[in-house]
Order: sequence, then structure tokens, then C-alpha cells
Amino acid sequence: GHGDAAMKEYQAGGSPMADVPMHHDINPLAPRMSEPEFDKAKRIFFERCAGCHGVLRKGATGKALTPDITLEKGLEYLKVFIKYGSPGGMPNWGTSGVLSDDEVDLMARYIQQTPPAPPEYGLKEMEASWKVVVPVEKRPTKKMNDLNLENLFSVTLRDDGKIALIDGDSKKIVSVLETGYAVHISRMSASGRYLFVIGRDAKINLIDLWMEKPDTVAEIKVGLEARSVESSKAKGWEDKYAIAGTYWPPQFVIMDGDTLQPRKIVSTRGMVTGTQDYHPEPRVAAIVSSHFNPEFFVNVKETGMVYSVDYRDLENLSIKMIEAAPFLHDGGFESTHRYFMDAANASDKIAVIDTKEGKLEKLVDVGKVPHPGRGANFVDPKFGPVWATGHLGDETISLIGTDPHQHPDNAWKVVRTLKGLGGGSLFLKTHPTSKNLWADTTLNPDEKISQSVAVWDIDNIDKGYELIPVGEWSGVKAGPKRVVQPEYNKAGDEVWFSVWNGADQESAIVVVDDRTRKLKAVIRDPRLITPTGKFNVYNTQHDVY
Ligand code: DHE
Repeated sequence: GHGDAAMKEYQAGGSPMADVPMHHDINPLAPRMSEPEFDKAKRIFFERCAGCHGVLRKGATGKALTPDITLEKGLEYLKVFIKYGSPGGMPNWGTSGVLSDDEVDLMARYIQQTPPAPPEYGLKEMEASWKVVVPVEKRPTKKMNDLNLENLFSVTLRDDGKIALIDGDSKKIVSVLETGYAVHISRMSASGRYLFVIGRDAKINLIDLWMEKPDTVAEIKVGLEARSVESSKAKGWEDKYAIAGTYWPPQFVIMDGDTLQPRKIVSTRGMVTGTQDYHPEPRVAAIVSSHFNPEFFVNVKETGMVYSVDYRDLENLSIKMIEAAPFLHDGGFESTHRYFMDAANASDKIAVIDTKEGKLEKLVDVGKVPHPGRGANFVDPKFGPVWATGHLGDETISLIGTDPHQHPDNAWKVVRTLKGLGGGSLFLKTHPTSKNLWADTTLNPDEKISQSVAVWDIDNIDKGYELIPVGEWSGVKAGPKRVVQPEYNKAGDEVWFSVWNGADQESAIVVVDDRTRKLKAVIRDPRLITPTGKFNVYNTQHDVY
């Protein structure tokens, strides 16, 4: 199975649903629990367990934990499993010191209860949370600041619920803005004017970069838990719509691009590809926006479906359900932007989605638990254009041929497998003007590896990687100092890395000169609390990676 420790730890990152009140349905067959015990257990479940076992405990990466299964196993068996973990990938919550013996007992009783269902969240709730801070007619009609917007970076300050806007030229923090809880990603509107930021609590901030001091002009909460937001990019539809996908409820919503007014909500509950079994909570993972057609491509994680959503007519919405493979997580375009390279992380495959024709082109077998972020595009000296992904579950980088016209024999095949620093890789990147491929190993258990990155010379890719000790270069002394997510500046001659420490420790951003691979700058500032994702405006706007 997919029992990689890093993978489990990654998914057990905590959920804002821990705070959502839910009804305790007394199950007479289950061991007794008081109301305070139930609430405490529910909190632990959403902080530690829901990421793998699902909100309704129907199973995802982890096993199903519904009472029909757990009552049969019994209290003692469940306690041992929770305390010691399993070779199949269940963490050892007790012996690792995360849960006390009393808490292990509490959780063993809790998972025999009927799973409490979180509330639904529809138009009424969205509208109640929706705020237009600056109406469209009160906004500037041209750019009112001297910022070089194309080289601005939006930086996730994960545990502070904020983003930092950093000027890529001077490396100075322009401002720090409040966003949602455990803020997750930033995306750009097609014009490069609006920045969308989404938190794990499903709060979206729409930030107008034309203002004298860029700030939030609208906000909304689109659900109880979320990870993805995008903006319409097809010709004639620039900046018109935004879309956000939620983990709970399992649905997505299309909004007006300049106000976030919710327009159309679509549920993703349905049948799993292949088995055609019903899944009650298929979460929405990555969403990409077609540059060709007025369509969003929406990853429906647990059912393994990609919905192509044609946004021309919201009242008569047309959705194509493209069967790929479970569990769809992250991905990005190849260099022509026609094919969406989409990681099915429980199937060890990349699903190649033809966004022009709206169909599955190919399922490509790669390494164990692919995790590309948006991936990396470059021209392999032997095989032509390729797109690359790293893996959480092994040390390899898979290079997939992406040019069916000039290199048909290599198209949609793994043409080369690189050996990287180790497992636990989250992101890799290059740039059209660069000859380097950079990959992190953020979740590797070995500190030397998680604090370093690997870099390959694309023209001599056989020669293997060079290790760059980015964590050490940061000068930050204490802490885990995990190095995460390479991101290029607009010119493609600098690559930025986050040195991600605990919330009460110093973190940093390290800027490396891409041509010399030498240290160029370190951004250290008390406001840089837990920096993780970085999104260069131009590269994000144009899907350059
Ligand atoms: Fe992410 C992208 C989900 C944990 C940093 N993350 C994504 C996307 C999804 C996702 C679905 C794709 C969005 C898109 O393209 O529309 N992430 C999840 C989880 O479910 C998971 C595993 C567990 C959780 O509790 O949230 C998770 N992610 C993390 C982290 O722990 C990371 C490393 C640090 C952080 O900030 O939380 C993290 N995720 C990122 C980043 C991206 C991302 C930086 C965007 C990469 C890019 O280049 O586009």
C-alpha cells in the first residue's frame, strides 16, 4: 500500500472542521461517551485523522472507519492499532507521543460511534459571508503604484493566516495581508490585476494589485474546508469568473471574478471511476483554467474524475465528466498548455487530460505517490519536450514526453527516470530561460535531505544532481528548517525557496542565482512566519513552470 510515513504526516496537517459543531448521534452498540468526550474526540479526529479516513470515515488514503467495521474489531484491537500504528501506514499515534493512553482510548471509542455529519454549506451561507470591501466603481481604473507587478510574489504565511507581498526586484516586503486560516494557495487573474488567495477554512480574499497599496477588495467563505481557487483565462473571458473547490462540502462554486459574488454551486458527490460505487464526499483538489476554451478543469479527488466545466452559460451549465484515476490531487499544464498533467496519487499515475478535446489522452505509470505541484517543463536533450514530476513515496523524478507531433514515439511515456535526493518530494521547477531543474525533498525524514534541494543540469541530465544546502544557507539556526517549493522570478534567473520552520521559530526565504547556483539573497523578517508557497505574479498568471 501507500504506507509512506511522510505521506501520512502530510495529510494529517489539521482541519478547520475541528471547530465546527456536529451532532452526537447515540449509537447504543458503541461504548459510552459523554458529550465533552465526544467533542474532544471529534476535534482530534479532524486534526489528525480526517485527512486520510475522510470526514464521514468512509475511507480514502486510510481505511474506512464506519461503525459496521469498527464495532466488530472491538475496543482493545482499535486501541492497539491507534497506539502502535501499522506497517500499512497508520501512524503510531500513541508511541510517538502525540496521543496519551487516555486519548487513544477516547479515539478507539469515538470511531465506534456513528460519524457525525458536518453541515451543508450553500448559497445562503456563502452570501452571508460575502463582503465587497471596495465596490468595482470605487476601484482604480489604472495601476496606482510603482510596483513592478509582474515580478511581485505572493507568499503564503501558513500558520499566521496571512500572505506577504514581496517585491521580486528589491526583495522587500511590500505588505502583509490577513487571509483565511492556514492559508493555502494564491492564483492570478488572466489580466494580472487580481490576486486570489484561499485558506483551508475556504475563505477567499480577492486582492486588487492596482491599488496604491494592494489590498483586499472582496472576500467570501465558500465552505468549511478548501484548497483550490482559479480564475477564467480563455480569450474574451479574462477576469470574468473565479472558481473555488471545497473539501467540505464536496462541491465547487463559480463566482464573479471582480466581486466574488457566488453564481453557481455544483456538487461533486457521485460514482467512483471504474467500480462505479457511490462516494459521499469526493473532495475538490486542483483546478486549472483552460487558455483555449472557456472551461475549468476540476479534479474530483476520490472519484478519480476530472470535470471540464464550460462556463459560457451558467444557467445551462455543461460539464463533461472525464474518467481518470483516484485520487486526483495536483498537477499543471505541459508547455503548450493543451494537456493537463494530473497526478492520481493513489494510483501512481499521471492522467494526461487533453483540454482541447476534453478527454483522457493517457494514463502514465510513474513512481510511488506522484506529487508534482504544477510540475516542470523543459526540453530533454535526447527526448524532446518533457514534463516532470517528483514523488512522495520514492526518490525518483519521472520525465514524461509531451510532444505528440515532433516526438510521437516518446509522447505520454516515461522517457527518463532521475534519481533524486530521496522520497518526500513535494515540488520541482524550472523556467523556459533556465537550464536547471530544481526539486525539493521537504518531507524526507532525514534532516540533511529535507533541508536541501537537488539541481540537475538539463543539458547534461545524465550526470546526476548537485545538492544545494538551502537550509544552511538561510543562516537560520534552530528548527526543522524544511525547504519547500522552488519558485522562479519573472526573468527566470532567480529561484526562491522557503525555509519553513515552526510558527514560533525564525523562518526565511532563500533566493538562489539560477545561472551560478550561488546564494543571491536571504529574506529574514519577523513577519515571515511559516512561509511555504510562493507565487510569482507573471508565472502564475501565464502558467509558466
Ligand atoms: Fe497543498 C497545492 C491540497 C498540504 C503547500 N495542495 C495544493 C493543491 C491541493 C492541495 C489540492 C492544488 C491546488 C490547485 O492547484 O488548485 N495540501 C493539500 C492537502 O490536502 C494537504 C495534503 C493536507 C492539508 O492538510 O492541507 C496539503 N500543501 C500542504 C502542506 O503541508 C504544504 C506543503 C504547506 C502549506 O502551505 O500548507 C502545502 N499546496 C502547497 C502549495 C501548493 C499546494 C505551495 C501550490 C503549489 C503550486 O506551485 O501551485
